[in-house]
Formats: sequence, C-alpha cells, structure tokens
Amino acid sequence: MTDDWRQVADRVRNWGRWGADDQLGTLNYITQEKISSAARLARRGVRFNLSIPVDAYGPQSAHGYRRNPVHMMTLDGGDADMSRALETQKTGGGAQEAEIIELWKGPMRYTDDFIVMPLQSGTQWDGLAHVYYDDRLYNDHPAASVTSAGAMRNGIEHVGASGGVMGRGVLLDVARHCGVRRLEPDVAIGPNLLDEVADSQGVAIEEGDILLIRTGWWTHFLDHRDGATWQKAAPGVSWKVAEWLHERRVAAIAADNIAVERRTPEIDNHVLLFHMLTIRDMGMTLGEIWDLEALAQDCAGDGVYEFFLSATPLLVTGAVGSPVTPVAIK
Ligand code: UVW
Repeated sequence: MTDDWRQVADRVRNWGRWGADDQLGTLNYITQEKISSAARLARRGVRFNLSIPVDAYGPQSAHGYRRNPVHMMTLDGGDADMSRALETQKTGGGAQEAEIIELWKGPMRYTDDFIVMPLQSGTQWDGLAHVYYDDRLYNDHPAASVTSAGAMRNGIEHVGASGGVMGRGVLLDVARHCGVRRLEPDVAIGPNLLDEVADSQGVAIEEGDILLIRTGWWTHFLDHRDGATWQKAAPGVSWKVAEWLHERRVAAIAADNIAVERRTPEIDNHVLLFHMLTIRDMGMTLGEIWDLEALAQDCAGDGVYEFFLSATPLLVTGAVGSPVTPVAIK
C-alpha cells in the first residue's frame, strides 16, 4: 500500500517528546551515563578514522549542486618573499597589506588555505533541517524556517553546541554476514536481516546507540571511481527499518553508502522515504558516506562489534548538515 508509510510516520513521530523547543531529536537518547559507559569500550586504544578523504576525487558527480571539495592555497611556500614584493609594489592595499608586511618582517613564514565544499559532499551528518514533507520539519516547524540565511530551527550547530555526538557505536556488518565483499546494487536491508546480523555478531542494540551499517558499497567507489553509479545503485536499509530504530530508541544511524537507505525507491514515486521518517518524523540525524572498511576488518578479527564513537559535526550556524570526521576507538 503506497500510504502505509504514513501510518508508520504517525507511530514513530517524536515531535514534542523532548519539548517543543527541542532541536536534537533522538540524540537525546545519549545520556551522560551512556557516554561514560561507552568510554570504557576503548579497551585497546586502537583508533579508526571513518572519514573519506576531503579532496577533489570524491564520489560527487551525479548532480550539479553537489560537487567534490575544492581546496586552494592562499599562501604557499613560494610566497616567502611576499612582504618584500608588497613593499616594493606599494599596491595601496591599506591596513591589511601593512599587517602582512609587519608579520613577515622577521624569519617566520607561514602557509594558509581554504576549502569550498557542499556540506553534504563527503562523510557527513544530515541535520534535522535537511528533509521535510507536507511543509513541516522535525518538531512541527514550517519548511520556510530554513531561510536563505540558514536554518532558523533544527540547525546542525545545536548538535555541536550540546557537546557533540559520542557514545556507544555498534557496527552491523551486513555485507560480511551475507558472505560478500559488498551487497548487490539496490538491495534493501530489512529489520529481520539486521536482527539476524546482530545475533550472529553476538551484539545487542541498546537505547542511545549510534548504529553503523556496513553494506560494503564504499568498495564499489574505490574499485570503479564512478560516483554516478555508486550513488544511483546503492544498496541500503529499507524504509521499514525506521520503526525498528524507533522501537529500540537508537540515537543515530550511519552507513557507507550515499543515503543510508537503498537509493532507488521501494514504493513508486517515494524517493528517500527512510529520510522522511527518520529525519523529519523521528528527529534522527543520518550519517552518510562513512568508510567502515578498516573498522569492519578489525571487528571481524576480534569479534567485538561495539566501541566508543566520537562524531561531532562542525558548529556551522544555520547549516542543514555538516562534514564530520568520525573516530571509533576500540
Ligand atoms: C538527499 O539526497 C536529499 O540528501 P542526502 O544525500 O544528504 O541524504
């Protein structure tokens, strides 16, 4: 039934659950106690950086409004003589030019750079202002509260300002459980399969967990460097997993694909249904394009699928998402 999902939406909707002013959603499940017990999961002190590289060679190529990051130098090692050049040229640059000349009078030299990137281009969190339907965002705010000056409600900065995202991370390695390097294109992972993977890994999902789902799909990008196919054919979770997460009071979910969920719609004309239910109804942030390969290898080696996870977004005021460098510590 094409409208079944609306009944699920009614059941999983968390609006008002943490108050009318709440802008954190299911991250509220991560309590102080949860963080303190999660810290004890860093037993061996081994770290796994779950970010893909931030550079021009990432997976963005499917649509024009998302490009790979552009990194540019504003001062490089060849600029060592800049103060002399500025003094000679007398370009009339005013106070700023005078300051540069002053800074470079002694032997100290430095380099500087900047980056231009869509916040959604690489390893990221989708914030609670990122997705809406029927004109409403999480906690019943109008879509128009995301203005040309940024999100007036549900901006990603509230996540960072709250202390950030950290706690017990649990990896469900679906690809390994299915005995494949990566799932086939367009596979939808349902709740039963997630239960099966958790059982076979001997790990229980607890309230406040940050769940990482490995489809193995990142290896498709590494093998082919074809962002368009990687995005469009991505396997991922089924929209039915939203209610499963809701029942378990999971705090957040992330995956090694473009959208956590299967990219092609399971119901005609309902693209990104899981996004609608999780971000807009439940108030759950989604982590996308995470590289779970090295972590998964280690978990398969020692059979331990839980760890301390730290993944705090940037405090970009009014942003609807943020790049992140998630780190898992076992
Ligand atoms: C959409 O595709 C709408 O967003 P994202 O890829 O950030 O989940």
